[in-house]
Amino acid sequence: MRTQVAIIGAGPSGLLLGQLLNRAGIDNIILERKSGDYVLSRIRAGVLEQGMVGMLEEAGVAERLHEEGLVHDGFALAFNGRRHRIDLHTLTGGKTVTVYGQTEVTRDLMRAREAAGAVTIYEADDVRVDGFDGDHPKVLFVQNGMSQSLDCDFIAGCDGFHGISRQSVPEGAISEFERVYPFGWLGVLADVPPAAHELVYANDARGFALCSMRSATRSRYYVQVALDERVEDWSDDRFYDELRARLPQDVADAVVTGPSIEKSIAPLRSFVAEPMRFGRLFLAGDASHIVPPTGAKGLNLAASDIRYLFDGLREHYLDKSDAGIDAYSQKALSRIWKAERFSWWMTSMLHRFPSQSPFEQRMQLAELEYVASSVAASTSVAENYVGLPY
Ligand code: RFL
Ligand code: PHB
Repeated sequence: MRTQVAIIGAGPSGLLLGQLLNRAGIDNIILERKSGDYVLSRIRAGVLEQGMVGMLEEAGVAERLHEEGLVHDGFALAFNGRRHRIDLHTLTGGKTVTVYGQTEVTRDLMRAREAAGAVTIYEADDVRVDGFDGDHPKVLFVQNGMSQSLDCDFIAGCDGFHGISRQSVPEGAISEFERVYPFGWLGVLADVPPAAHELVYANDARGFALCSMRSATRSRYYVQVALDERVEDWSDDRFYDELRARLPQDVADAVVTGPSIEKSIAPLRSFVAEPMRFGRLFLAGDASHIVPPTGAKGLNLAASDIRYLFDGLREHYLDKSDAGIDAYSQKALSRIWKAERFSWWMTSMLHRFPSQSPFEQRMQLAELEYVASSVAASTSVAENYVGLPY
């Protein structure tokens, strides 16, 4: 088998890269460890930056997003029993975010890929990358019990945090930076109308809480929990009681309860691996970095990596210039570190840390008061939340 770009992973990064390459006439094959249904069953992010929406338009997969996505002009920070609105639209000169689930983005990309007749090999086992430090890279894998080899010009490692691409890089060639937070998020998805029209991020003495949504009839709620908590110990009633206890009274009163259709705990981590290019292997998305979800940046960073990587590959094939792929790692990392900073800062400002002293709690509240009362500080939050320019 041969292709121009071998893509490992059919998450949002791999599928978006594949779709953009297809439209530019660049041949690619995606190898995915899981089944398509499994990939679609993972409930993850929900907030898209305007830049990501633009890329989905460019990829020709934004029709349903524009019909069903909810455009949000602002969100709220809640503390001391009050809500303070960050007016994204006014503070950023007209920018917004769109609430549309990662699952739906993935579904739209999978459908477009199928319609284009592009090849995705699902349930590919034992995927390995080889020869990326030379001119003839290849990807080895097992399909239906048979060993296969895929020759290519480039390999895009879009296989997430636990993927094999990053792990295949020789140890001395990569640097890793990490912070693991001493808590996780317990999330619930339920077919009930959201408690508020816009997202509410709450700092409370009992811990952080977030009210989000997927549509006018589907809510997504989170509460901060200790890392040793088990999902089985959280009945829906216990979850809703804890959520309401952490929200300002008017928001708590508006929470409509209903059976959860998904409930899971995700740990929080900040992580960056540098660089993102190793010869003919590129890393993109969660394969090279993780942010805690507090800034809603994980999925959006995957899209910005693909912006730079796709532009570089298109220049290589269509303009016969390697300037773009040579600059990929440095360009992507410059934006990644800023999103890492914002996500770390939002996490630090909004969560209750087990080791937090009364002084540190006062600092959190002072920071929130400052953001709420200063146009300069609110503008900084808003410009990061809608997404820094590519
Ligand atoms: P993905 O989505 O993890 O996709 C990687 C794909 O690669 C496949 N894979 C392999 N395929 C072949 N061979 C191998 N050896 C492979 N190993 C792995 C996997 O099966 C998978 O299909 O990475 P991608 O495309 O870079 O997309 C990144 C986003 O998914 C991610 O940044 C966000 O979802 C992060 N994230 C969240 N971000 C937010 O902005 N808001 C959230 O609320 C939010 N919640 C989450 C999240 C990530 C989570 N993870 C990864 C544990 C909740 C969770 C649980
Ligand atoms: C979500 O809807 O899942 C969501 C929204 C905003 C975040 C994190 C998660 O910051």
